[in-house]
Formats: sequence, C-alpha cells, structure tokens
Amino acid sequence: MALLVHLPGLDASPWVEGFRRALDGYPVYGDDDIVPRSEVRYLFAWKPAPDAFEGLDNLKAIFSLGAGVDALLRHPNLPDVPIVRFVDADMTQSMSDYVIAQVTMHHRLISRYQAHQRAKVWTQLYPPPATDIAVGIMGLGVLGEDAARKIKMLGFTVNGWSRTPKSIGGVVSFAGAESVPDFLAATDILVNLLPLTEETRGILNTKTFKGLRRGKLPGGPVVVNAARGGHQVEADIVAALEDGTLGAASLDVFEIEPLPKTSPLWTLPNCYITPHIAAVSNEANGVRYFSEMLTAHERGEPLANLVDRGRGY
Ligand code: NDP
Ligand code: OXD
Repeated sequence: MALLVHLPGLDASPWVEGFRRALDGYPVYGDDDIVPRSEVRYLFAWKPAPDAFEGLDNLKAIFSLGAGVDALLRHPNLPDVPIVRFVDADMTQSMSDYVIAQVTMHHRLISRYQAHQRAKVWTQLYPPPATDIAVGIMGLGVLGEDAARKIKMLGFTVNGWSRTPKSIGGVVSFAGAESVPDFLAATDILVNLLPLTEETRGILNTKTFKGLRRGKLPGGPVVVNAARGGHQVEADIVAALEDGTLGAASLDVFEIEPLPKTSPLWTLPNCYITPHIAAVSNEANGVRYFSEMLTAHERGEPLANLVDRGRGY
C-alpha cells in the first residue's frame, strides 16, 4: 500500500512532506523517489504526464489536486478507478472573492476611471445601481452557487445557468442549452464557473458575447472567466474587446498557460489578466482532506466528491 504524489511542473515536496506527516507511517512517495509502482493504491495528481499511470496495477483511486478534472479525464491511459476532486471551503471562498472583486470593479466603472486617471481627466461617471445590473453565472456547482449567493447579497440581480434547474434564494435559474439565449439576454456581467467538457469547450465565443444584454452597463457587457482557458475563444475575445461587443473582460485562465508574451490580450486596456490564481488549492487543507479520505477508504468507507465520468465533471 502507498500514496504517490504526482504533480509534474509543480514543487511536490511540501505535499509529499505534508502527507507523510498526516498519514503517519503510511508509505508516501513523490516522483523523485524510487516508487514501488505496484504498491501504489492512491495517486494524488495534477496534469498527469503521459506515463503517469504506468505500472499502477493496484490503484484504488485518483485524488485530484484541483477542483477541475479536465486534464485527468483527457489522459488517454486513465485507469478505470474513482476520481475524487478537491472540494474545500477556502477554495470556494477564494473563488467568490475573485468574482466579487471583478464584478464590483466593472460595475463601479473602475476600468474607465483608471483610463481617466492616466489622462488626468476629472469626469464624473455614474454607475447604475447594483439592482439594475444582472450578473449571470454559468455553472452553479460548488463554486458557482457560493458566488451567486454572495453576489446576490451585494444587491445585484443574479441569473444562474446550469445543466439541471436550481433553487438558490433569489437567483433566477436557467437550465439546459435551450435556455442560453434567454440567460444571456438578461445578463450584463457574465461569469464562467463551468467545468471544461466537450459541451462547454469554446462556450465563450462571439455568438455568446453578442447575446449579452446591452445598454445597462456603461461601456458594454463584461465577461469574467475563472474556470478554464478551453472555455474561451481568445481570438473572439480580442475582437469583441476591440469592436465594443464587450466593454471589458477579466480572465484568470487561458488557452495556453502561461499566457504567451505574443498574446494581444496582454496589452488590451479593457482586459484584466490574472495568472490562474482565482482559487488556488491550499496545501494544508488539501493534505488534511485527502489524508482523511484515504484513511477512511482504507477502513472501508466510501469516497466522497466523486467525478461522474459520463458527465465529464
Ligand atoms: P462543479 O462540478 O461543482 O459544478 C459544475 C457546474 O457546472 C454545475 O452546476 C453543472 O450543472 C454545470 N454544468 C456542467 N456542464 C454544464 C452544461 N453543459 N451546461 C450547463 N451547466 C453545466 O464544479 P466547481 O464549481 O467545483 O468548479 C467549476 C470549475 O471551476 C472547475 O471545473 C474548474 O475548471 C474551475 N476552477 C478554477 C479555479 C481557478 O483558480 N481559476 C479554481 C478551482 C476551480 P449541474 O449542477 O446541473 O450538474
Ligand atoms: C482547480 C484550479 O481546478 O486551480 O482547482 O484550476
């Protein structure tokens, strides 16, 4: 029996040491160790390498460092074992913080005041009341639901779009592909918190942007993407920011990460870039969560927060 920590491209040592402390005697290996691969029962992973699963013949479960499991599900040699994704109150709070920061920044026209400040212009612009502005959240799962509730508490009108209908206090629920036009037509600030699946890839495109409500938010509708770069068609975002289809965009994730220096997104004045930090997995919480999961599973208890491979999230 053993746990293998496989985090290519990241510094895995704090996680390996954390798991060793928390699991007290249970064998924990990192990729740099000589790993007895047939003894590995649990794999803790993020963006697995092509040979990540080779020789793991006794694997019982995969633990995902991230809430999103698209990189795992894309792996051509993914073994048929349960996948547990990371669900964590601090991560949820961080994502809601990020969404609140972007939504309130765009609502209060801070982007326009920044341009005025650079030009030393004193012009009073009046943002509409929050109640007149509708925030549309795509994805009402663990992260989207919390963000929706908190944005609602700030006074905004909140629309939510999901696969199945939801009942979240004061949030207008739109469900399924057929409801997209109505959802967009009622939305000024579009926030994406969907998982990346075959159905959601490329969803942030010209057609979507043109479907958003115009006339309420000075400068035009806004898109906030904190989910995955694969959701956005970056050429369409650039064009929409340049021709006024979008007033602004806040992007935390990109088609290619790190965002290449040649990307025009870097220099567009109405594009707000952060380097995939909206909600980073907290190491102490992650070690506790997955150690407890592993220990309970070894006692014969069921795993929680399992990925549904059929749905893709
Ligand atoms: P969940 O699995 O809890 O929620 C997913 C939501 O998306 C559900 O409401 C689901 O609907 C909805 N959904 C899925 N497919 C569709 C579809 N085809 N049409 C409409 N709705 C759909 O995910 P989380 O909230 O935990 O995380 C969301 C994503 O956020 C992650 O997958 C990850 O990519 C991203 N993320 C980004 C981070 C960052 O730092 N930038 C950090 C953490 C996560 P239903 O409820 O009906 O099933
Ligand atoms: C995640 C992420 O999916 O950080 O958790 O992107």
